[in-house]
Amino acid sequence: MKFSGTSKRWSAAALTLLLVLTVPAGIAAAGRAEAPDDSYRIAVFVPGVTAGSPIYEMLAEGARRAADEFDHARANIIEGGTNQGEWPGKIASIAAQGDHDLIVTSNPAMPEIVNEVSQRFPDQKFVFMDGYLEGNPSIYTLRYDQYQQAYLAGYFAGLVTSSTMEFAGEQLKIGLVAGQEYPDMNQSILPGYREGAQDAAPGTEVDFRVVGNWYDASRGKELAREIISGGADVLLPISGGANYGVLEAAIEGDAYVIWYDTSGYHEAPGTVIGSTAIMQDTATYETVKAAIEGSLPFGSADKAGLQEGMVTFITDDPLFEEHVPEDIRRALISRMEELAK
Ligand code: RBF
Repeated sequence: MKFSGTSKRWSAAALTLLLVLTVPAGIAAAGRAEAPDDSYRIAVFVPGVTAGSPIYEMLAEGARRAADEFDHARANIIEGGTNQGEWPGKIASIAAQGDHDLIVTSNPAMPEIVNEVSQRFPDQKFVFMDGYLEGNPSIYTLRYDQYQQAYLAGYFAGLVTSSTMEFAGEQLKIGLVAGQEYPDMNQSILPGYREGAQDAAPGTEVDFRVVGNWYDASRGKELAREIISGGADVLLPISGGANYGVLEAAIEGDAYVIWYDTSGYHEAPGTVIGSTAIMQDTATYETVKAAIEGSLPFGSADKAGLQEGMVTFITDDPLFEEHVPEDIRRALISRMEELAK
């Protein structure tokens, strides 16, 4: 088609108007990202809600801290919400907008969810904490040794259930309340917890229950009550915000709780008597910092545990010393030292 000078001008104006009015925000924004700009923008996609989930609180904190160290870096925290079916679309729209140099997220399901999105946006870089995927040149992953972490919790639970501590009952029975079932839970966390308990107190049984989401505290409480009335005396909640329901049931039912991922001693002194921890804040900080500096090995997948100082059981809290008998503390510490070798 041939345009006269006038119609050409018109068509250019009309086209601009049409673009402004009809082109999805994503495509328009992709153009913006190509403009010269030396800033480094990070989207932290929290797959769920941050509050009540220490693993996500640490993710956001670590990424923010890394961005704060560079004048040209910014971290933007975006909550994905509790509807997991919406996560791929939400991630895809962040990638489509092209506004972020890096998308950082965390949980073992995310690499698979995002791998397909990544094929559509090959220039978009991703970091997955607490996840594993090797060989995609746009993706770096770091997972924690969840077996070790759960083993430590189980070993401690075994020592307590077989002890003469005030709330330790007759049976060798402990509980685990999970938010949902997923491969890391079924293949690493539950077996680690069970095997740790077996090593400390052979014959210990694990009552395993699933909330079905990561926020329903009243369901968490209901399940914990059932576990306690079945004879368990130590509970390990790994269920995000639902952990607080488990804690309430334990306080009311005279049972003990082990906190996971971060220190929980202050949540309920005397009820929370143990805490495992992962250094997700430090790990996220270091990973994001390396990404900003351009030294992160995208395409590779790392794993970190006790030996790397990324997984531990917190034994230096005064509340741990106050509420746990010395022989149990010593037995746990010496097992942890053996595993860290
Ligand atoms: N852990 C949480 O603490 N809060 C969550 O909202 C949460 N959501 C998850 C969603 C999916 C799909 C999966 C697979 C795991 C989730 N986790 C969550 C578990 C988390 O990744 C980790 O395994 C545990 O926090 C133990 O370290």
